[in-house]
Amino acid sequence: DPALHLALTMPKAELHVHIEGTLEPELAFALAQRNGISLPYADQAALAAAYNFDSLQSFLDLYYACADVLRTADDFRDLMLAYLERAAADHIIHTEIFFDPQTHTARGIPFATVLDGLEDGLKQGRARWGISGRLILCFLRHLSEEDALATLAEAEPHLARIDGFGLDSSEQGNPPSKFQHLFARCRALGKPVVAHAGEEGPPDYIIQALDLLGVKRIDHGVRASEDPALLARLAADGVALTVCPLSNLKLRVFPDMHAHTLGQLLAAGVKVTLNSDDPAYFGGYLNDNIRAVQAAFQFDAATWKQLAKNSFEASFASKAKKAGWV
Ligand code: ES4
Ligand code: ZN
Repeated sequence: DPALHLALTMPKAELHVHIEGTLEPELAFALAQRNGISLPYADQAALAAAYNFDSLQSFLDLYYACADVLRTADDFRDLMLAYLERAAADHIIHTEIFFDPQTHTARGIPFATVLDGLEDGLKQGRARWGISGRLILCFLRHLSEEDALATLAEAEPHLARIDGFGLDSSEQGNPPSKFQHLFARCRALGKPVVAHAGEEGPPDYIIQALDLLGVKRIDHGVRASEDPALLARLAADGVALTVCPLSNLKLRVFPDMHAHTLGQLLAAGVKVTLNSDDPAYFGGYLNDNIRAVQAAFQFDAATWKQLAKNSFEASFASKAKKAGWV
């Protein structure tokens, strides 16, 4: 399939990947050993066998448990390098990476330890593979707005190293409206903001993210297809959706790839991008997502070129950088 070959080998940007979600079982056990701690699983195979999710929450419970092996700046650096190596192999030349500081500071890991390690990994990854990486600080929506505001205060001395803010974790019952003050502050700092919305939550959460949080793009947004007026608005305003197909299958947002709304979103003219989300947990990295999408949808070369172009246009890189890419 020449269109698939093109899609796999084209230069691409990834805009939706959680660094904690790139923790492969092998590295999780290596870090546990290095830090003298034990995971509640006998071995890598037992851990991998637990990756059998029936909802976002069932995944998050395991994802937060595994993050406990991340203790030192070296751990965060090694995690970042392992992801960047895989990303470069998939012809990703630019990646905007989420990190969840509250998952770590709540365990007593200093904010600066997390950031120093991730930064070191980005620097080494750029030198080794020529890949450019940005960091997006994500707030955990199952926690309070006060907790997020305290995290923002911790982040403020490091703003030069933070390229945007996002919102993730348990969506249902934690609407964007819960974080209006927080996001107003983030925007006042001059940084772009994004939010997970319309993954498990209703289309109204996408509308709230746009109207109440002022987001520049929507993470997931796949339930926009349920609201024709919203679809038209996203298309008219050029709002990008960072769609993560294997994630959606693994978390049972859709029963199979044929039921995924990706085709409807593209047909409506929405600026769709493809991404891996939590590749260690969901069955693969970006090119694995591309293979799975192509097996179900058989897109032509022009569609794959459009998806790659969208990934650069929707990125937060400078205009000059984007001009060189698209
Ligand atoms: C996430 Cl797939 C997904 N959704 C919401 N929050 C998350 N954090 C990490 N992966
Ligand atoms: Zn995500």
